[in-house]
Amino acid sequence: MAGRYKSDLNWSDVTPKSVFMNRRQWMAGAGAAGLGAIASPALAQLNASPSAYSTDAPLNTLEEITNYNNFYEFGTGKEDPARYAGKMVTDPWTVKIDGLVDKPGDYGFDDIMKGVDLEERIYRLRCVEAWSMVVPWIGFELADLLNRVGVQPAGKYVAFETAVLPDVMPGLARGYLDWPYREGLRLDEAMNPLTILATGLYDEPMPNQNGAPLRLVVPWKYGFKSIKSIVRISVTETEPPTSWNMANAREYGFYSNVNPEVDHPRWSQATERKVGGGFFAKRVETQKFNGYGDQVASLYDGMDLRANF
Ligand SMILES: Nc1nc2c(c(=O)[nH]1)N[C@H]1C(S)=C(S)[C@@H](COP(=O)(O)O)O[C@H]1N2
Ligand SMILES: [Mo]
Repeated sequence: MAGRYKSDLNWSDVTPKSVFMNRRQWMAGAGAAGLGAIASPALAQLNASPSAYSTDAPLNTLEEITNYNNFYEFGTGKEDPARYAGKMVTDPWTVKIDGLVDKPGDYGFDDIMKGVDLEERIYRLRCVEAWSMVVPWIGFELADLLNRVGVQPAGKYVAFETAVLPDVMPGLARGYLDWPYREGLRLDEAMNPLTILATGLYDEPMPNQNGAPLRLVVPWKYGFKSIKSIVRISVTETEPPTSWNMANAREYGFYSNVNPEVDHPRWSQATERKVGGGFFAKRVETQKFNGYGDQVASLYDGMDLRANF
């Protein structure tokens, strides 16, 4: 399996490059005064010119994106994260990067962001409940961070963990999942340019309920792979355990690629309802890999995606 990612797509060929500053980074003295003013026209431009990474589907509103969430640490209700996550303190924030890397360590959020060129990409984040949203994420390639810390040749997977903050996370006391929330990717999936670490959405720093200050976005996989409020990234040799798979291995596999041909044992995954369309909105057909097959289908050449669901 490929240890290092090499793209034949030139990023600047496919996406109008717009630099968005996370407001926090901006305040931290990046010297970007005035950049906020370009956010909206740039967003409109990006919206008008879909690329391999964005979508021409209309964006969900900030209101929708921040009030219909899954973040079980704060409860299982879709409105629980908006209600409770406000108490989570995300500054300062430290991410431990360890395992098979050349430069392991505890990295502060600002260290991680140093020199990072923020791009805005519009993705559809799809969830296992078969609902979808179109979100203008601000983020950067996970590959960028992994290359900076140096993945060693034996590294084959990347594991992630969410913060465990019992004082502010009422869901931890209830055994919904085995905490910390854990997710993982194969290294080539992690190095794909579609996989980003998002630090904001629209022109806002990441709202707490969406996984501040740093969350993963893997748009060709079901929503639960996109782990929030990350405090640990480990490069491993073997496939790491993941929270949903540990909770119910029959229903949730390691790969969890969006795939209308493979139903969840309790529901069809052939169609989806776009959040905000109203309860009676017509369901639309779900696209394999969430429509990103050109970018990612080759990662799974020769694999049986029914067995590896
Ligand atoms: N730490 C953590 N990350 C998480 C979850 C969670 O419960 N805890 N839920 C996942 C699920 S099931 C989904 S659908 C998405 C939802 O992301 P959103 O609320 O930003 O739309 O976050 C994922 N990341
Ligand atoms: Mo989900």
